[in-house]
Amino acid sequence: MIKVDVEKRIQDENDRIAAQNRKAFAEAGVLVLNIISSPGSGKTTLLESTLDRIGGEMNVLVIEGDVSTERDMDRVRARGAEGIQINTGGGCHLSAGMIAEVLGGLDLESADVVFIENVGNLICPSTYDLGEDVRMVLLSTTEGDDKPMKYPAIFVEASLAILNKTDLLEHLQFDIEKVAGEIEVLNPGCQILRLSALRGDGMDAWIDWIRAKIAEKKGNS
Ligand SMILES: Nc1nc2c(ncn2[C@@H]2O[C@H](COP(=O)(O)OP(=O)(O)OP(=O)(O)O)[C@@H](O)[C@H]2O)c(=O)[nH]1
Ligand SMILES: [Mg+2]
Repeated sequence: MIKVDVEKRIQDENDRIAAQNRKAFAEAGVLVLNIISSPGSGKTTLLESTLDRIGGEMNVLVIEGDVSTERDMDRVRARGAEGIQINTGGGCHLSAGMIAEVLGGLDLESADVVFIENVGNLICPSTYDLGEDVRMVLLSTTEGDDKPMKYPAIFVEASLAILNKTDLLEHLQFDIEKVAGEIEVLNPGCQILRLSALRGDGMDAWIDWIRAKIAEKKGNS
């Protein structure tokens, strides 16, 4: 009973700060994506590949969440992105408070889109609103096609699911139609994109999706 009360208070406080973040993002007219997946699904690779395609066209900021190291931030900086690394020091997810702390160091006004790469984990980040516009989940073909039903929360919460590493499909027992069908059962209407961040297949549809979302956000602000 006491544990439940504490968890609820933590969630309520997180939601309060997330609402402030959302207001700051709306005032700046910037689109914010919260990218969630297991370790190694390809979040940073997707960002690298995205930056290679839109770097000159849009102003991109990246907030990198990791338990330790600046490795992912170094990777996206090498592709021209500016941003900030957050190290959680053991924590398995980013929180709205962590995002609020770094917002002062980011030039939101001149950005078109902020990508937040969450800590690699399919469970913990799913219930922590950061103030983002879009919560998105990546699942890669190497993780097994049983995952949406085994870890349903993030697939229910996300409004975009990316099925990554399609270049490996021919080598794996991964029924991508089954996965897409199960996501649809968990979250009817969830948009699903299939791509290979490494090889580039399907990247055009993802970039078009970003362009459309930015236009939508700017239209609303
Ligand atoms: N074959 C293939 N490999 C990929 C693809 N995308 C990523 N990888 C590889 O998967 C590994 C992990 O990729 P990352 O982008 O570091 O994964 P991540 O989700 O950022 O990992 P964490 O930040 O640790 O959670 C790397 O060796 C990538 O080269 C893909 O589309 N196809
Ligand atoms: Mg990464």
